[in-house]
Amino acid sequence: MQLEKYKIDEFNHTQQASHNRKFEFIAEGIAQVEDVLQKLVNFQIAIPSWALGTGATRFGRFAGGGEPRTIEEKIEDVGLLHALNRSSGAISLHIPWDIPQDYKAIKTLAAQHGLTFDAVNSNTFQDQPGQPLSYKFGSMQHVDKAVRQQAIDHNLEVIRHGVELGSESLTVWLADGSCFPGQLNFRKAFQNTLESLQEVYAALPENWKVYVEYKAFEPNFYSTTIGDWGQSLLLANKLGAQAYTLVDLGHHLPNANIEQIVSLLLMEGKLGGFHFNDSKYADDDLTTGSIKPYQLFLIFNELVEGMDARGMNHATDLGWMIDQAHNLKDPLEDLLQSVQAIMIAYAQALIVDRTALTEAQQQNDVARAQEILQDAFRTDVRPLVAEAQLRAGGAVNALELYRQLKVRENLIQERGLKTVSTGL
Ligand code: AOS
Ligand code: ZN
Ligand code: ZN
Ligand code: ZN
Repeated sequence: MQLEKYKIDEFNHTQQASHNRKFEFIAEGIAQVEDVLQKLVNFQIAIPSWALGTGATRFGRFAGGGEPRTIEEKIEDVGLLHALNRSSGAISLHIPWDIPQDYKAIKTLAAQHGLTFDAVNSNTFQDQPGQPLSYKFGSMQHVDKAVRQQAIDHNLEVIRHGVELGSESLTVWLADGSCFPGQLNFRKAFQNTLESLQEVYAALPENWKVYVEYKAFEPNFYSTTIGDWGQSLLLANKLGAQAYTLVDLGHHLPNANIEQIVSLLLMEGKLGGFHFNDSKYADDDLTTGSIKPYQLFLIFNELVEGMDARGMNHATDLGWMIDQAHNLKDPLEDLLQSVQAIMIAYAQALIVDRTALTEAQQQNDVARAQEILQDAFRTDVRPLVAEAQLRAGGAVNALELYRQLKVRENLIQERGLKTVSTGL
């Protein structure tokens, strides 16, 4: 489906007067509003190729129709999102769910949509058809060196695909662990994992990063070999300067203080990137910001503070990505909502009065410190985000326009009702 720019302009025109009123109202109260807007314009969130189709639970999958069937259609879908909000300028591929064949054509298509290739993801948590050895008992941790080698080789192949596409990072998430006490020798599993990762690390191009993702549990329910940020950081430190920890918001034990984890990882220079999502109980299945928006804001508050303290570029020095999959909403609507939630949390973090907060902290003025944060969180920054997206050439309200243009209906007409794309 083609989304012509004039349709966006026409829509914006109908919204302009009401937008201007709201924007001027909020802009008045914000110091350095132009600076904030520019940061919002620059900020880009990568879209995972596997979130473009309806996710499955282990009990069933209810496809919504018009879902992308090929890598080209996935790029087109992310292109649609990016045209609407100008904040989704990258796609993250998962190998072998996505197998790029004609690199040149794929790169050209992505460039036409203004997209770059974010981290490439390896998959050693499923057995693929024709694969000689099984990952049933793990991949990089496996007791059998031949299985570990197969996992290493797969990661090397993923890097090769990424290099061809101009990606500059590899995300490794391992499902490795155990379901019952006694099943695994923790130390040996960790050492095997480290040695396997070292071989992958040795093959990283100089300008690449490797992100080590952790997850508390699932699919393993007794132990996960990279189960928390301590284990991930340990690996990243042992691997070297190109290795970083990746924080997936849904991968913590209940009530973990993720913002504190983020702050310390940043301090150590070892925070590599994010998988944004939300959850009520566990894992990564709900729309970012749909359950715990205050937590999302507090995380961004630490990100902005910590990145500024280290002189980092908000837009480019971390890998920002969404990782979620659920089974009720139109995936594109869900992604528009997620990007919006991230932009809102970021904007709120940008308007925190940092000088006042530092002062309050120095004076142990607890109530004042809390007020300063909540003041930013309770500000309706949506007109700020809309203004940034307008200036970048997007729609003043991406989701609204998506519905008006009947994008999903168009995609169903183009691709059919029974479409399946891969994902978890
Ligand atoms: C799995 O829970 C992780 O979040 C990984 O990032 C995984 O590769 C991704 O979710 C695709 O399944
Ligand atoms: Zn993830
Ligand atoms: Zn996950
Ligand atoms: Zn999941």
